[in-house]
Amino acid sequence: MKAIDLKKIRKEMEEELNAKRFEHTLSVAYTAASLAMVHDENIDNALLAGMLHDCAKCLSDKKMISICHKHNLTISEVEKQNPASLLHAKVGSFLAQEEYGIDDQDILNAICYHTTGRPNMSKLEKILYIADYIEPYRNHAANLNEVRRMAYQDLDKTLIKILEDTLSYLSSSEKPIDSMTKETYEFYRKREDVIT
Ligand code: DGI
Ligand code: FE
Ligand code: FE
Repeated sequence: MKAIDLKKIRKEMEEELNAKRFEHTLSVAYTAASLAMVHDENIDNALLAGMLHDCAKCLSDKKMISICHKHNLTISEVEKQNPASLLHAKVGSFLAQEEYGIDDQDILNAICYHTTGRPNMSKLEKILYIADYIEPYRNHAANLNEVRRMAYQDLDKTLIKILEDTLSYLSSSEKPIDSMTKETYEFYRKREDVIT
């Protein structure tokens, strides 16, 4: 991968995001780096993925949808209904490549799937997904203490727990569930059944 200047990207994120989202971004980057240390993943890639994961989060719904149309990125019905929650990941991955010069496919995939996950995730994808959920500024999710502890021990078990809690939060608040969130949960739950 070509050399990427993390400090430059950090500055660009500070300009692109609002103050709260920027704090969250830094927090995800450093949490992802610490998970990379424990789970033997490339620390620079974890930092970059964390720093860029929400790069599209502060764009308007209209802007996200227009980027998708312009560049032939498909939009599902549920993504169309919830661009800020769901589409920012796909658009963010596109911008990471086109605007911020990332050419590492694993980093781009980690950004693309950081909201829903997907079956058969790479280690970096799992680390970003988990870091986004457990970073120190997060305080709303259920079972955060338990999930934070698990994250430094077993990535797959942590994924299952987060997906389970996310699915139950989405159902109880009557939010539409992306089929990918469900598929990811089923995939890891079934695998866990085989292992344990
Ligand atoms: O961008 P962040 O707020 O840092 O976090 P995120 O990208 O993980 O997720 C944004 C929101 O999307 C979060 O409130 C959880 C929600 N989400 C995750 N899976 C689904 C979902 N929302 C809907 N509607 N459907 C899903 O399947
Ligand atoms: Fe996000
Ligand atoms: Fe995030």
